[in-house]
Amino acid sequence: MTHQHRYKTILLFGAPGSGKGTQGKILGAIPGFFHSSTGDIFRSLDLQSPTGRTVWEFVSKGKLVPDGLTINIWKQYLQGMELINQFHSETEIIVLDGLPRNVEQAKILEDTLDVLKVIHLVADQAKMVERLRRRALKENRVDDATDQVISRRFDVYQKETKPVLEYYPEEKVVTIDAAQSQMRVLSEIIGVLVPLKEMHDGH
Ligand code: B4P
Repeated sequence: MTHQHRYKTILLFGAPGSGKGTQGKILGAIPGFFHSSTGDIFRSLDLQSPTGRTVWEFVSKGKLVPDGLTINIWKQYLQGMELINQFHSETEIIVLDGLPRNVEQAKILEDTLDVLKVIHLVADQAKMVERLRRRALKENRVDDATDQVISRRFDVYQKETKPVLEYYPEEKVVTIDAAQSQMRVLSEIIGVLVPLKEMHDGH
């Protein structure tokens, strides 16, 4: 991919339980946006395959999946979506949820992504832990299974993921209070995206 053909992208950024997936799914239903979540892609892998098993080893411990593997899987997924006409790179903006998750991934993706905005979802850690515990009961996710795994994920977020915020220019980062109701958070994100989308479409 040449530098001129980078994917137009909005990053959904925040700690585990901050609402990235929740908001991303809704935003992806709006015409002109395409939601892509590395967490969802990983969870959809076949556990019988070598790749699926390797990914599971990391996710179930609350660790990050290695960078090269993460980016390869994501790129293959995106190409597949383009091939079956689910994603139209010329016209759609990607709502990217869970990627990049460390500075190295951000650097690797520099030639692939044209980051228009970084939506930083911020909430109190206790609140996010409470949400993950509730989700664990409903969805049976391995990465929410125990308090120990959840706590590891917050450590990883602080040490590896949070520095990504400094990688992008300050004016691109918008902070949103993610402790509000889902609709209120959505409404604030939409407020950021509307002018951006209109500019992209030439309105
Ligand atoms: P993810 O799938 O990204 O998991 P997450 O951080 O917990 O966020 P998610 O988006 O699912 O949850 P949300 O806050 O929306 O990652 C899973 C694992 O995959 C990682 O730990 C890692 O191992 C691996 N991984 C992913 N990307 C990677 C990468 N790039 N590199 C390496 N490894 C990678 O929702 C949480 C709960 O809160 C839900 O139950 C929801 O209903 C609730 N909620 C959301 N918003 C709310 C609100 N406003 N009010 C009340 N409840 C709310």
